[in-house]
Amino acid sequence: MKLWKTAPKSIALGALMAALAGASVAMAGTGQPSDWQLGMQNPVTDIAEQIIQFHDMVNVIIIAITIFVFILLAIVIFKFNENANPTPSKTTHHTGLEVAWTIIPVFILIIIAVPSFKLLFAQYTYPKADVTLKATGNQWNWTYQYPDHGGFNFTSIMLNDSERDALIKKGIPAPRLLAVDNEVVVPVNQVVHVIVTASDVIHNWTVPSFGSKVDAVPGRTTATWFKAKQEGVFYGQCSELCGKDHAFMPIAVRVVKPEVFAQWSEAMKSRNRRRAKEIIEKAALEHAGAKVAVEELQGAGQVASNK
Ligand SMILES: [Cu+2]
Repeated sequence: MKLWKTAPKSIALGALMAALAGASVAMAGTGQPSDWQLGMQNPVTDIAEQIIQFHDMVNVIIIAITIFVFILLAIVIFKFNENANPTPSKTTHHTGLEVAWTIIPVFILIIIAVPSFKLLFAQYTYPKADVTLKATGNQWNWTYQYPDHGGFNFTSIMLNDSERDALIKKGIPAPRLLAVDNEVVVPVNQVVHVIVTASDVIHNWTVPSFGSKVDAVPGRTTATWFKAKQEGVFYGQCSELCGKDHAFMPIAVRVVKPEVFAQWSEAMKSRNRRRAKEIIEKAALEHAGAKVAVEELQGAGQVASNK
C-alpha cells in the first residue's frame, strides 16, 4: 500500500527532474539568448566553459550558506522565542564557536579564490594570435579593423526590421536587436586577439558564448582573446551604458572555416565588398541549414526517448 502511494510521487519527481535537465539544455542558447532561458548561453570556448564551471561552483556555495543561515534563523525564531525559552542564557563568549566562525569562512574563501585566480590567469594569458581584430566602440555602432590581414576596416550597424525581413526571406536567421549589416568574421579553432577601444564614451565588447567581456575606453586599449571551437554566429551586446542607443549596438561574430575566412579577408582586402558579402551569406545559409538539421535530429531523439 505504501509503495503504491509513493511510487507515483517518485515517478512525478523523476519526470520533473528529467524535464528540468532536458529543458536547461534546450533553454540555453548558443551565441544568442533563447526564450525562457535559464543560466548562461552555451560556451564555445574553453574560457567560457571555465566561467560557467566557476559560476556553478560558487552558486552551490552561495545556496548552501543561504540554507545554513536560514536554518539558524529558524532555530532562533522557534526555539529561543520568549514563550519557548522564558529564561535566556547569559553566555556572551564561546571560544570554540568564535574560532570556528572565523576559520570556516577563511577556508570557504580559499576554496573560491583558487579557481577564481586560475580563471583570471587563463583569461589574461594570451596564446599566440592567428588573427588580430581591433574593435572600436562608437555612439552607437562598432568599427572593426584587421591589422594583420591587410588592415581593412568596416562598421557594423544593427539591422532594422525591414532589413532583417530581407535576410530572413533568403533563409538567413536575423534575430531582432542582434543582427548587423557587417558581421565580424573569424576562423574556427584559431586564436583571435581583440584589441578594444572607443572613440567617444565607454562601451563594452561582449560575446557571452566566448566568455569575452571587456570595456572599450576612449584613449586606451584593452584586450581579450578567444578561440571558438564551433562554427556559427555568436552575438553579444554593448555592456556599458553608453547613451540613448546603448541597446542598439550589438556585436555579431561569424565563425567560419579557415578557408572561408581566407576568401573573405582576401575579398575585403581588395575592396570587393560585394564578393565578401556573398561569401558570408553563403556561410550563414550553411550555418542555418546545419542548425536546422541538428535541431531536427535532437527533436527526433526527444520523441524516441519519450516513447
Ligand atoms: Cu556602447
